[in-house]
Formats: sequence, structure tokens, C-alpha cells
Amino acid sequence: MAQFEGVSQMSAVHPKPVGLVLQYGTAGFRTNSKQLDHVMFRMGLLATLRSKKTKATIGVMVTASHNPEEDNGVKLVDPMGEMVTPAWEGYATQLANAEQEGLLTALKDVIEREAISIAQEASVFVGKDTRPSSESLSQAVLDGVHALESHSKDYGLVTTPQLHYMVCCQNTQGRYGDATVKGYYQKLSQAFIQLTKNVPNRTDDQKALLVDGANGIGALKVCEMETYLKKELQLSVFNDGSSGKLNHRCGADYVKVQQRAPTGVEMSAGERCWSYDGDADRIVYYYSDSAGRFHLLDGDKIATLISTYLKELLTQAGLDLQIAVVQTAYANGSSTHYLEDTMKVIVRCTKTGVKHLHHAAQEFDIGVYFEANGHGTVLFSIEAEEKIQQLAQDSNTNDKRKNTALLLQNTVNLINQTVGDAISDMLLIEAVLAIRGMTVQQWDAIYTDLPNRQLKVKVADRRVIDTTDAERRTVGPAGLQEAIDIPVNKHRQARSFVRPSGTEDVVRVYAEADTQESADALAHEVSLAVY
Ligand code: NG1
Ligand code: ZN
Repeated sequence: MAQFEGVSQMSAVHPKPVGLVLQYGTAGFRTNSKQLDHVMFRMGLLATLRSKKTKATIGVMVTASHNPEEDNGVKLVDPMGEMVTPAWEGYATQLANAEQEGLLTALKDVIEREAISIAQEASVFVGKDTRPSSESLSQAVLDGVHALESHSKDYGLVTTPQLHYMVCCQNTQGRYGDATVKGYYQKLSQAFIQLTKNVPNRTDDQKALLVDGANGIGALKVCEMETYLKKELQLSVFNDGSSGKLNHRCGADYVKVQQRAPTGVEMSAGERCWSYDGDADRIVYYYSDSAGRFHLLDGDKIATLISTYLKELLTQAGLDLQIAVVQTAYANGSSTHYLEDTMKVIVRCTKTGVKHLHHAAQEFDIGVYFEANGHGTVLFSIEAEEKIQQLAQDSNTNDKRKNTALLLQNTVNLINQTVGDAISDMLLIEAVLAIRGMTVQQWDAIYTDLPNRQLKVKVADRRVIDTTDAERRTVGPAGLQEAIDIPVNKHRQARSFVRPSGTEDVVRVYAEADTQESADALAHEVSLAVY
């Protein structure tokens, strides 16, 4: 068939290094950018097949998020903006690892197993982050799409959540919004302005924020967004990519893991600051107090702030909707306690990776999900959105309930429900702080984090570690869990677990305890058990 000849010809331009084996991990493929050209071409092919199968537009995002600038990666976006299914992750691995002469066979195997009609039209949206390698790698994706004679739209430089949003808008015929970057800014900024317009006496100080753009796409896009906000937020953007290296001593991952401010941000005591990661799907807030102490407000604090706000609105509106918070094992123990015992909301724990959290959040009327690293969003069920809309339009409703329903409606519009989105999350957090008249210090004081430490351990083969119970315990290799339990039992309020990273060639160690010294010692002791 002519299409397969095109694939053969083009794949010769994007050859696979013999013997190289890669795995579709927590967030797609991720490794040094020099090893990825063939993977990108093949993901262009696979996205086309997925589009033919689903008869919908599929997204391909070229990014390695928080990884160093030298790395790159790719992930596929399914029709409603969600991650692809496990079976297709398997096909991705199969296709990426087929040797050059076996590529057509691997491709035909997917076509056969999924009973794909190759004549079906296809459409693929492509986006990329600001890494130097992203330009040629996204071209390789497009080459893959074109080799199968399919339609593509290249969005160029966009954040990961923006690409998810475009895919969802396209596949819902505009019901979710316009599939343009401008449409995205308009929808979010209008919702933000509506939410904050009745907040009395917002001073310039309250509107001012410091931004660490991680020298990446987030910096670029938040500056574009700012013009739509009509001075309702006043941003000072640092690490905007004009001189520094992506994610180098800056960005959300650095700030969260190192528990310190990024370099390049000039912060004074009490100023509200936030950091994005390399593809702007994560956000963490922080400030330094008058004694110069650094305070981090991570994904757990964000989830608490948002769920408290939503719960209050639901009560005021008299809406009987079930709200839940979804976390991972990395969630600080204090946050889980606060949510369950004080807030009385349902808390679920899933494996690491937003696809797992997203899935769990879909089970509730309102599912707030955040990884501790600041990656998350809120999902509203169709029924929940309908109930909110009915109340907002009901002429028999009293003014107070109606206004609350309108606040809820604008909150829904402000949230990018397709995936965690640092720009949308930032606007939501700012709106909630403004509406509740809260300072960052008051938000921070809702509960106190247990001291904690994250470490990375390099081992010969991280895949030998097998976990269970949402990654909170290991079941292999034999004896490892017992070796972790011994130091855990020596410390107070202690918890620790290990798991192989899906994005880096390391084992991650997490420990928390009643003091920082204890948490540090525990993390160290558990690292020794992993070697
Ligand atoms: P890995 O490398 O599998 O731990 C990291 C994050 C995830 C997720 C992915 C994708 C931690 C501990 N892990 O995964 O939560 O965000 O990257 O970016 O933060
Ligand atoms: Zn990211």
C-alpha cells in the first residue's frame, strides 16, 4: 500500500539506533534528546493510528517537563484530553523498540489487533516546549503523521495543558471552548475576572506576584496570558528563559524537592511567589517569612485550599454533591489527616502519575486531585455541572444561592479539566485567596506539614523494585520492605517508601517524621536499604 511505502521511506530518515530499548513510562517516553528522533517519528505514526481508531483528534506533546534541558520526551493525548490507555502505552513501547526492519510488521500488528480501517481519516495536533531539541523532534512527529498521509496541526510552542485543552475543544466541537491559544486565554481570563470582580478593596499589593518561569514555556505563556487579565494580576516574571537554562536551579521540581527558593527570583519577606515546571503543568507556591524562613505551599496545600473553598460553596448553594480529594503516597501525612479529620472529605490514594489520579477523581461528583509536586486539577461530573447550571438559572432561587451558583459556574470555567494546568491552577488559587480574603500566610497556616525528605538513589536496575498498596509498600526484592520497616519504627510519626521513577533512571525515596533531622536520617537509612 502506498502509505506503507511512505512509512518505509520516511523511517529511513529517522532510523532507530540498533538495540536501544525504551519504555513508555509515567509520562510517556523520556530520555536524552539524542536518543529520541526515531521514537518521535513512530509516535507520529501511532497517534495517527489512534486517531483512525477513535475517529477523533489525538495530541502529541514533545516535552520532558521537569527533566534537565538535555532530555526530551513525548506523550500522547487521547480525545478528551486524557492520557492514552494502557494497551496503547504497550503499542507505543512495541513500536518504539521495533528494529528498523521490523517497524512495518509492528505497525501492521497494531492495525490488526485494533481492527483499524487504514482508509479512515486522521487528525493529529502537535505541540512542543522550549528545549533546543524540541524543534527537530516535533518535526519528526509531523513526519510520522504525514508518512501515513494524515492531517496535522502544529501548535508550535505551547504548554502541555494547552495542547490537552486544544484536543478536547476540537473533539467536543467547541463546546469546551475554541481550539486556539487565544480562545484558551479568553475563556480562563473571563472566568477569573468574573470571579474576582465583586471582591472588595483588592489592593495592588494583593494583585502582585513573583513568578519563576523555570526558563521554559510557562514564562512565555504566562506573559501572553497577562495581557488578557486587564491588570487584575500583576506579575513579575523571573527565569523567563532569556539567559538561564531550563529547570536549572529553578522550577517547581527544584523548589519542591530542595525545599528552597529558586535562584534568580528576588523575593522580599511575605511576597507571594510561584514556580512552574518545564511544561507548565505543575505549580508550587512559596514565600519567605520575616525571619528569612522559606515556606512551601505544594500540591497538598493547593488541594486543601481548593477543596475547602468548593465545599463551602456547595454548602452555601445547598447542593448535595460528593467531593473527594485524590492524592498519592507523596502527600504529606498532615494534609491527609487534615482533609479526613477536620474537613471530613473523602481521600483516595493512587499510584504516582496523573493518569491514575485523574481516573480516581472521575468517580466523584467533584474530584480534586493533586500530586504533592503541584500537578493537578479538579474534575466535575456532567451531573454536577448540570446541577450548578440549573441553580444558576433557576428564577425561584434566592439571590445568595444564585450568586454562589454563579461563583461555582465561573470556577468550573476557570479550571482546565483535561489535565493539571499550572496557569489555570494559578488563576484559581489567586481567585480563591481573593474571594476568601486570605493571605498566603493564612493559607499556609491551615495545617503544618510534617518535615519530609525526598532522595534519589541510582541502582543497577530500578525495575527489580515491585510495589503494592498505591506504591506505599514493596513486595520485591525479598526483604526490602522489612529493611525499610526497621528504621521507620525507630522514628516518630514516621513513614517511608521507595519506588522506581518512571521518568528518570533512579529509585525515589520518600521519608517523613516529626522533625527534619529525623526525616533526613530516615531517608538516608532507607536509601542504604535500597542499594
Ligand atoms: P516519577 O519520575 O515516576 O516519580 C515524576 C513525578 C510524578 C509525575 C511525573 C511526570 C514525583 C515524586 N514524581 O514521576 O508525580 O509528575 O514525574 O511528570 O514528583
Ligand atoms: Zn510537567
